[in-house]
Amino acid sequence: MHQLGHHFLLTPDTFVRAPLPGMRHATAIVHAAPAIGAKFCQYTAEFEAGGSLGDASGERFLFVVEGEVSVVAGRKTRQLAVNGYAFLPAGMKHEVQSSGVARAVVIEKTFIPLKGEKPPQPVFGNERDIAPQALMGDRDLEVRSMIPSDFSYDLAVNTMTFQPGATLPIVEIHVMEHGLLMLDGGGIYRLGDRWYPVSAGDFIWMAPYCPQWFGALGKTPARYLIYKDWNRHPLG
Ligand code: UGY
Ligand code: MN
Repeated sequence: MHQLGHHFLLTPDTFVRAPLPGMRHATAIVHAAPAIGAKFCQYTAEFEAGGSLGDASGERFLFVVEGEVSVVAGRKTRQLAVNGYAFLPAGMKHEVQSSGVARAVVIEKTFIPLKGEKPPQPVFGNERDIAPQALMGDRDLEVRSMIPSDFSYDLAVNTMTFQPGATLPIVEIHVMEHGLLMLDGGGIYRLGDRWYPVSAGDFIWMAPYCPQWFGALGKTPARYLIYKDWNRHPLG
């Protein structure tokens, strides 16, 4: 039975590491998975020098938080630095490797095709190069979208950067679920009827319809990476 306001917060002192199938010289901290009711899987991959990931389960999004990671697809190799990202559509053969110590967020899910839409294309970039959008006109709250905004894609992955004191304009309640990793700074997250202090390194999962609000505290901006399911009819 679904519970309104279902969510959890995982702080780094609780993280448990275990390699996923196919990983070499790398390990995973699985933050969200179907075991908790999520329809996607999000993990942090920690690479030693010469580390690599196994095959993706479905489509895969990567975001580098430390070091450098390379993505080899076809005859091309792309080097991703910190804040670099890649979207690899379901079924696209690729290798993810690291020559030194590195850390990357990995989001994987089963792709939901949409009749009449072309299959999604791979995407590579760096979050720092994206022109920010002010959320509902608030220039202290910048959104950077890493996935193109057309209906071929069934997910959105954004960063949200809050200047100190900036807040979400409303307590959001929506059908989409979220996986959220705090990248910089901190603040207070309201989830359901609970309020949590959060800071860089924390992970939050929000089930569909979890009431959510964030206010940034401290003297430096707060920034988080946020996934949501997107562009599909709720009935599938
Ligand atoms: O995209 C979102 O739904 C986003 N504004 N939610 C959030 O920051 N908790
Ligand atoms: Mn939201």
